[in-house]
Amino acid sequence: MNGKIGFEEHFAITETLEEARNFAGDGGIWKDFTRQILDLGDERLEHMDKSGIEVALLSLNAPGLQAILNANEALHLAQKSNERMADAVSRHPGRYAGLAALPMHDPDVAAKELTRCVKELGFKGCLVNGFQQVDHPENAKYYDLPEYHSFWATVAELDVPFYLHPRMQIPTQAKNYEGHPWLMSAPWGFAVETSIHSLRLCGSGLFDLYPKLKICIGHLGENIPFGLWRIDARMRFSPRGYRGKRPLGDYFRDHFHITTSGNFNDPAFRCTLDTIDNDKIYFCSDYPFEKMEDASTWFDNSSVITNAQRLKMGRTNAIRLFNLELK
Ligand code: GRE
Ligand code: ZN
Repeated sequence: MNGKIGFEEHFAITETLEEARNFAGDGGIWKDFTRQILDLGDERLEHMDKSGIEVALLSLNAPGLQAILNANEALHLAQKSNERMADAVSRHPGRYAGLAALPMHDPDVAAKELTRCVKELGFKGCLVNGFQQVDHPENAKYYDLPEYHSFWATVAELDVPFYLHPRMQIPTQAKNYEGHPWLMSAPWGFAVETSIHSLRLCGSGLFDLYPKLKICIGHLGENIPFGLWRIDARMRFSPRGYRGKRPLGDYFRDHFHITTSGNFNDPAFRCTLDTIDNDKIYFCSDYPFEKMEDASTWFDNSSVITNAQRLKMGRTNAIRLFNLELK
């Protein structure tokens, strides 16, 4: 299918590149990976052309700014990467758009940078890589905390989506992964980390306060669609500390938008499609951690997806979500 739109499409600046090394894959691919993730020009556009992706909404790689302990340094790098994205968008209008990288140490600084990116640079939303480490490696801030309400108020007012992207657990706080480093990242731990953060948002009452919020998550929902029925079923018996007014599944189905990034698989897709309205499911690739061609070959050919759904999930849902000026 031509004309697809993808919005978990990563790039790096040299300062955030090294963090990707452990995830990029072993063997001789680091050199190619480095070239691909830093590039916002011909090579990326060629892959987009080959796989029928018309527009990529760019975002900074994980963990990016969320692993930078110092608030000023993170703000400086946010500005640098957001300017880099804005420059790529202006050089290739109609092919790229921007999702802001945000330093989340201080909710008001984050809100201000998001506002600048949306109002001055024309960005369409933001992508944040999980919890923010602040000042000390052990200090993780999750965005359901009350101190982030002012940030969410700004996101709601700007009416742009917030993409909650995976990152890894803090190793010293992840004893249960000890001796199994493979388990901590993309194969499993990313989804554990991101699903817990997502469920915290649902269970905190955040969506009662800000009913317009739209949260995107990738990888076909970070395993939540598979577990959603059981969450509500069990919460009838032990809703301790749950602060939502409605069942958790209601918030998830109303506020979460799910992408196919890095999970090109019919059975998992079927489960997501059975759980979430097809207006809220979207094609994404997760380049360069995945190949755009693999994402597209699956999406374009899967017999689980009807052609009408393909057009929605590949294109028109994203046009609506990000208010893109495309037909
Ligand atoms: C991602 O961006 O989703 C990602 C990483 C690292 C490894 C795998 C992966 O940041 O999908
Ligand atoms: Zn990703």
